[in-house]
Amino acid sequence: MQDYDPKEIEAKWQKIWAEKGTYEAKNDSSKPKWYSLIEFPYPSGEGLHVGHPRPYIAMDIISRKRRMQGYNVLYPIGWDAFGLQTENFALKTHKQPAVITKENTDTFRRQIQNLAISFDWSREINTTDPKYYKWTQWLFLKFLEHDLAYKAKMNINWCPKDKIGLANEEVIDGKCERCGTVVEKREKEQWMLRITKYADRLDKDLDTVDYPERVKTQQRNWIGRSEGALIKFGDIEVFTTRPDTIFGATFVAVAPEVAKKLTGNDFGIVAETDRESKEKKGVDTGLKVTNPATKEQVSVWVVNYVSADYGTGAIMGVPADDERDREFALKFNLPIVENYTKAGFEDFGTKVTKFKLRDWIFSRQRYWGEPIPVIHCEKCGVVPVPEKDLPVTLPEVPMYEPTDTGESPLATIDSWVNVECPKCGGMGKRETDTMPNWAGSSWYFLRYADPHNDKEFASMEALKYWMPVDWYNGGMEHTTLHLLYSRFWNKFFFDIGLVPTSEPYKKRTSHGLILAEGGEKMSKSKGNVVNPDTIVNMFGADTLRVYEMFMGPFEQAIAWSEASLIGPRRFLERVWKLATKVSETASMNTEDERMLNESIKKVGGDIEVLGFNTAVSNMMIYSNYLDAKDVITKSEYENLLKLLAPFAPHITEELWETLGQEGSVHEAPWPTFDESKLVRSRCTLAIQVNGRVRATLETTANATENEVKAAALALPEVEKWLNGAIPKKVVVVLGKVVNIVV
Ligand code: ANZ
Ligand code: ZN
Repeated sequence: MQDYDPKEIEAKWQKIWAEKGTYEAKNDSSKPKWYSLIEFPYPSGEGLHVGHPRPYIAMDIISRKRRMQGYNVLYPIGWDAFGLQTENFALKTHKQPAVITKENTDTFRRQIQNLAISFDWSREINTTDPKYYKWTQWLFLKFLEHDLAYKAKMNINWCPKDKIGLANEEVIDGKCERCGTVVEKREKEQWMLRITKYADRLDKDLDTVDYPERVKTQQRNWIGRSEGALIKFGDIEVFTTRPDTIFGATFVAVAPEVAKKLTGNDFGIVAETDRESKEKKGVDTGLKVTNPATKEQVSVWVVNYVSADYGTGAIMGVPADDERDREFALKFNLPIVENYTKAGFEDFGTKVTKFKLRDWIFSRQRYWGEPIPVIHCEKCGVVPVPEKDLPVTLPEVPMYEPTDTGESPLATIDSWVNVECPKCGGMGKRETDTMPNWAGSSWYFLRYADPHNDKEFASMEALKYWMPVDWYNGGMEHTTLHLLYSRFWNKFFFDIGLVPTSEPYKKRTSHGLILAEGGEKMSKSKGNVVNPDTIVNMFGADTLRVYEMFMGPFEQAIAWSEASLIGPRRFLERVWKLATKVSETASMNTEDERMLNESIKKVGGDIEVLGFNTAVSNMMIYSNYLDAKDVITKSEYENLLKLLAPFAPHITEELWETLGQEGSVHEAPWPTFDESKLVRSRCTLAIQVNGRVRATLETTANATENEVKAAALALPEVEKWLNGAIPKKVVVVLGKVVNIVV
């Protein structure tokens, strides 16, 4: 037999699978369906690094196993390709972003295909393709039609470096998530999506899906459901979750914006976004209102720790029971009433539910995004672009630098901006804002069901067949962004009859990051990025795949270690050589049968709970077991190959062929195990006398305590120690040990 040469066999099989369309999903199949999903990548100029494929390989293993289990599997891939990085690179190099995107996706595709992830490439999508974003625009118009999209003057987070407005989710500790520059506030007209209308259901329906608890908790905290009461202190209505503390309320505190509305004055106080950490600041507005419980006059303060956009923007200050109020009262010498009567929760107040979630700022003043498909007409106002005129494509122009005024670069392209109003035929102007890069990814999982449809965003028939996604794996960093946004879009589409299910994803899991050697995050600037091409060249794709699954628990972050690749490589070489041991005359004894059945049970079970590392170690143990024998049966080898096929698709396919099997190992049925073969039929017990092992005893596995005891005492080695005496105590641990005390 030839030596294992991954270079040769990997290229060979990739070609064959592609020609045969082995991994293409069928929209018309009598098999049960299975939909696996990974978060489609942003094709950056840096190419793929070894961290990217970790989730792809994991979901590939699930998908391949499901195919072997008889499912019609959809495992699609595409490109989330709008975004700042490409746009900035285009500006620097004077290339078209579309050209750069094409180059980048070509690289990503080649790199991914080298790893034999079983994606259905016939369904590849690209969010920047006008054929795709036509439907993103069409869906936006649905939001508009149903009053879920609107324009509002907003104080937005503005990154002065990137010259872009940021969503709250993109501001981390007051800084731009992308570049770390301190974010400024700017007032701008923005398109908004009314996600708050869905806050209640986005929260409640988490009960109906299978997500990790940490993901549910993060979403719940982000949505921030709060049950409380509205109570009137004169003209000022406060929101409180503790109406029972009203007798201890000694002042009222309002947000700066609220104070301005009440008095017309600006007090020079700025609200802090972070509620807890900052130093308390405040000014007495001079207003007095009555506490409805104590009937006492209390002063109204404008403070920095109450935000205008939560509750009513006004609170009752209860220094005795609220830490923030206590700190404030101490600093400004406001009364503190320590002992007061607690009111009943119901005594004051209309009960209300408030959410922390804010409406979603859905516009960017940049070039490389989906143009928002509306036309502004002096006579008709905001007019949606008629469906027949979609897509509104981006103009191909040499210049689209972001403007310092915060206006979109599209605004400077007159030939594109000036159009006829579709309603009255008068002069109109195109909306020049583009959508944020979350738009395309908010519905891409729907498009995969029917990616070439040019009549609809996806047909209901295809959606009914494929939706919901059965298993979606993605990063924890997307929990409060993409995962929440896409659930919102899907729910709205469900409400207007466009999709068949209210939740898009049945099950969600999250992977840990792969870090560079030494434990730092991989990044181009640190020069520690590992390119999978290098690893494939050195070890082969199968070794890379097995290593990434074996390196540690899938849900935990783990550092790359090139030295450790040799273990998985040796394992595959061992599996390769085992082929020479297969013999027609070999047979299995009961222990061989137990090992085989146990391996099938463990590997299959581990895969289902993301235990890929233990699944690999089980296969290593099993291959060592087989290797220790002189000959093995065809069935033993065949089953090992089937178990390994989802992890190492090339080598197993090659060996499957060598073995003379029909068809592809990837279409062979997944092995099943026989529960009755799992029990060890015999077991060996250690026999101790006064705590020291003096003999061993073999019994049947189901021997009773009395049988074991009698057999142990009858052993000649034990009789010698007893010397005719009756033992003081005999302790039997079935299947393990008998301890005799003399
Ligand atoms: C009186 C009180 C007494 C309160 C007490 C708390 C404890 P969550 O759970 O986050 O909803 N609050 C209300 N609106 C606010 C705003 N716009 N900015 C800052 N704080 C605001 O918190 C609700 C509580 O946070 C409310 O209940 C209110 O303070 C404060 F022992 O009222 B409480
Ligand atoms: Zn008009």
